[in-house]
Amino acid sequence: MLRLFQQHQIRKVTELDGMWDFVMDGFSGRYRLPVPGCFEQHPDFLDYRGTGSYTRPLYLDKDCNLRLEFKGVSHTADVYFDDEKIARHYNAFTPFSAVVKNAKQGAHTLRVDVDNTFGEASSLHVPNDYYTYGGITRPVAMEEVSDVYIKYIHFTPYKTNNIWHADIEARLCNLSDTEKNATLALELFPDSANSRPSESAGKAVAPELTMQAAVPADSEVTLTFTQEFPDVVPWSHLNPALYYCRAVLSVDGAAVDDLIERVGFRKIRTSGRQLLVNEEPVFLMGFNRHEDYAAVGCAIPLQLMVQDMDLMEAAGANAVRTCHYPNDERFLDLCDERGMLVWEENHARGFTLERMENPNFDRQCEDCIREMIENHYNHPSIVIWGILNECASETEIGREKYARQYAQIAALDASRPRTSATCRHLKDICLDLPDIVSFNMYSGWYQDVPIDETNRQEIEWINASGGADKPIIVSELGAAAIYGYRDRSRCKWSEERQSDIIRENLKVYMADPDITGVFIWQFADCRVTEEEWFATRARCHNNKGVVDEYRRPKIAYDTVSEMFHECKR
Ligand code: ADA
Repeated sequence: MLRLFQQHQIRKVTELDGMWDFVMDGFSGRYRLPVPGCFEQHPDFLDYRGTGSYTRPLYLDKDCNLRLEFKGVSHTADVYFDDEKIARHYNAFTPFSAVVKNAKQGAHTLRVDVDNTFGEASSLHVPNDYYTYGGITRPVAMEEVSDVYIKYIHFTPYKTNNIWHADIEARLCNLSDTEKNATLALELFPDSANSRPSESAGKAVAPELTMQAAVPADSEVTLTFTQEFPDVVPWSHLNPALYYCRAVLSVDGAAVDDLIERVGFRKIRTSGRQLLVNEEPVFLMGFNRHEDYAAVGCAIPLQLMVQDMDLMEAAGANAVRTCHYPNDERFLDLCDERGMLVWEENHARGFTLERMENPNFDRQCEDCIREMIENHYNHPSIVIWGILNECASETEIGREKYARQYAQIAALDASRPRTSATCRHLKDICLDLPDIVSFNMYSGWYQDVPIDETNRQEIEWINASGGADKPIIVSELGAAAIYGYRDRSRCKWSEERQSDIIRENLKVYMADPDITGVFIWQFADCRVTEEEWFATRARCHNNKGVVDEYRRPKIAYDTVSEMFHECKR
C-alpha cells in the first residue's frame, strides 16, 4: 500500500511489496528479504553498513510505458531494468520514479542496488543521533502509463469573499515523439469517511472542470484551473474534512489516464505571535517522531504507524514534527485523516559549517526540498515546512544556505509558513529569515539552569534578532530515561526525573503567551549510530522517548498526557 486511498482507477498499478531476492556485497549467501524492509532486520546484517542488491521478476502482459514509483530507498539507490540503469537516487526519505518507454510484453528483471555507507558522497546521511538503515524501506509499485500521463496535481485552497476557492495545477507529461491534444477533466468529491455527513456526500461538490491543451512531443506542460467551492466543509485539526480531487486525462476523446488526490480546505498563516488555521489561533502540543521502531527499523508498517498515532492522540497531542526528514506518505495520510498538524522538514540534523560545506550538500538539500514539496504538497495536515535542524545558523556561510533553502520553499509553495529549529542560542544570525522562529532547549537536562529565566533570555534574544513579531515554537524540550529504570532519588536517567523535567518545562512554555507551540523530544526512543554517539547514548539509542522503541510508555508519557489534556490554550 503506497497511500491510504486509491489513487488510480484507469492507470494500471501493481504494487511490488513482498519477498525479493537479495545479495549483500561481501557475503556469499543468497537471501530473500521483505520489501518494504530494512536489511538490518536479518540477523546477518544487524549493524551492517554496505551495499547490496534486491532483485525480482516483473511480467508485462503487453507492450507499455512502464513507470516505477519508489517511496523510499535507504539511502542511495541504483535501479536497473533488464540490466539497463534507469535511475539513481540519493536520500532515504523522498520518493522517486523512473519510466521505461515502450517496455516489451513478457518477463523482465528489476534490480535495485542499495547503499547505506557513509562518506563524502553522502552529505545528509552521516553518523548521527538517529540510524541510517539500509534497504528498500518504503513501498514500491509499477504502473502502465499512457504516452501522455498526469505527473502530479497540486491543490491550493484559499478563501475570497468568504467563499472557498482553489488553484489547481496539473502537470502533464508526453512521452511520445508526437504532439498530443489532451483534455483534462477535474471533479471534487467528499471523502465521506472523513467529512461531516453532508448532503453532498458521494456527489461532486462543484461542476466538472475541463481544459484542453496541446502537449508537445517529449515534454511537460502545466495546466492551471481556478474554481470556487461554495459548499465545502473546511479542514482543521478539530474537523479534518477531506475531499477527493479526481483528474481524468483524455486524448482524442478516449480516457487514457487518471490521478486521484486527497485534499482539504484550510488556510494557514501567521499573525504576530499566532499561528492561524482558518483564522483561528492554534497552540501546538506535539511530539518529535523519528521513523524508527525496534523490530522493523525505519520500515514502519501501517499498523505500527496507527499505533503511534493512537498513542500521540491519546496523550492529547495535536501536532507532530517529522524530525529530521520527510516522512512516509501513509503517515501523512493518517495525519490528514486524524487532524494531526504536521511540521515536515527536509533531511538535516546538526551539521557544523564543515559538514554544510560538503560539495554535495547544497544539491542534496535542494533535491530533498523539491521532492518533499512536489510529493507532499496536497496534505492539508502539513502546516509548516522546516529546514536544517540545528545547523550552522551562527555563520555567514550558513546563513547563505538557510536563505537559499527558505527561498526555494517559498518558490515551490507560498501557502505555508517556514521555520528551522535552532540551538545556536544567543548567536543565531538567521532569525530574520523564517516566518516562525523555533528553538530547541534542554533546560534541566543538558543544562541545570532556571527554565523560566533561560526562556526569557532566549525570547529577548529572538525579539532583538528578527523574530519580534513572529510566532515562537519550542521545537524540542525533554530529557532521557531508560525504560523501566525507577529510582526514588529521581536521579537523571530515571523515569521519575524525565517526568519531572518535562513537567517543569511544559509549565513554563505552556503558560508563556509569547510561545505558540511545544514539541516534546521525543515520542519514542530511537536507534543511533555507534560512531560518534555511543558514549552519550546508552544502548546506542536516543533514550528521550516518552515511550521506548517498543512503544512501552514511561512515566513521562502520562505526565505529558496530563499536561496536554489540561492545557486551555
Ligand atoms: C538535538 C537534536 C535532536 C536530538 C536532541 C538530543 O536537539 O535536534 O535530534 O539529538 O538534540 O537528544 O540531544
